Amino acid sequence: MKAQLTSILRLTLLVGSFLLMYPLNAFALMDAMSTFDVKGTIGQEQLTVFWFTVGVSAFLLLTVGGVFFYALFRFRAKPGQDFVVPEQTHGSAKIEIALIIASCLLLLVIAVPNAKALFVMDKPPEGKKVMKVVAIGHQWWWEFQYPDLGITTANELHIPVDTAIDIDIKSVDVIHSFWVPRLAGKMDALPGQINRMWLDANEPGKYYGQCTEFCGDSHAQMRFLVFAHKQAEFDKWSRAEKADAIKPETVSQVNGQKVFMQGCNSCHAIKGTNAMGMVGPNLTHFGSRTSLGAVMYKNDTEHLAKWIKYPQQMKPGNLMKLEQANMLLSDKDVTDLVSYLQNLK
Ligand code: HEC
Ligand SMILES: [Cu+2]
Repeated sequence: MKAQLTSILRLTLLVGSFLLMYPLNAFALMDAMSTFDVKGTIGQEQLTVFWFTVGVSAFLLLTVGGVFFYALFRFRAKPGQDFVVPEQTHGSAKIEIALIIASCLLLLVIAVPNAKALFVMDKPPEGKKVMKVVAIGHQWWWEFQYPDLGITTANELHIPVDTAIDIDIKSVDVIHSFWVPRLAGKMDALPGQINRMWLDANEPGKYYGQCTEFCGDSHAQMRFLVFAHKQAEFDKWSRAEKADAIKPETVSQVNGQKVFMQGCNSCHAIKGTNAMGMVGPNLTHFGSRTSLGAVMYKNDTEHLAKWIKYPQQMKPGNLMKLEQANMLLSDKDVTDLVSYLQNLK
């Protein structure tokens, strides 16, 4: 009796959790990284292909299932009826050929929107404005270059809306993958090869991106943000971003810059100074970034100070290894560095 109860309980739990999965998934659909809530031409195209394929599959499931259940009920033994063995046959060339043709037709039907999507993904439509960006995967952050604008930044990609962003995707170390779920599909970043894709955003907003190819310790913390702006706002951003870094203003900032040039500069570049390191993110306008450590933390005083003092605790395994630059920072140095970097708007 008790054993029966436990197995009924188990079954209820199992069925219940399956039923719960549906509403939980529906919530997940509203998530910031949902491919069901798309705001880009390619994302939309891919979602259309998805729903279309789901529709064809559902049609198949209902037809085959329908015939099956119809036969099950229609030809069952009625109460009181004697058990008779039905006439036994084997195979039917006609039915089999018909089924093969029907399957081929269904596959053809699915192939049409797929082929169309391939053309959409291949290149932006004629007449659409195009902007070139180079996205470079580094263990565990993203570098973004705008070759026509002379801008290099990291982890936060700014784009104008309704413009095709023509992206060259590269890697300096291992294989990464570039993905902004609400705008477009994925593209691998391979060392020694340039992969191309384009995407656009139809609405201003903040879109989350993520590396989706396992690339080591901090792979899960290799996020990025895409900010889509109206053209005028984008122009304002790009003008500011193109300029050299702001000169330090206060005593603390002046000391911060001095400390920076004693080691941080071997890995980081700041335009308009002697810092030209290529190992870490370009920090020319770091003060205007909203995030820190590839979108792991908010870019505020508390997190920035902790990041500079204990980069390895903040993001285990990351390649900001202060020992390599022989840097021993006092608390005052950290405060001054924070003040210097925050001023780099
Ligand atoms: C050995 C090379 C190296 C040195 C030295 C170094 N960094 Fe870094 N730094 C990196 C790397 C690599 C990252 C990216 C880490 C990640 O997100 O995985 C980084 C990230 C950062 C970030 C976050 C940038 C962003 O956009 O997320 C800041 C700020 C920063 N470093 C400041 C400093 C300061 C200040 C110093 C000097 C005290 C310094 N770094 C020294 C390599 C270095
Ligand atoms: Cu990765």
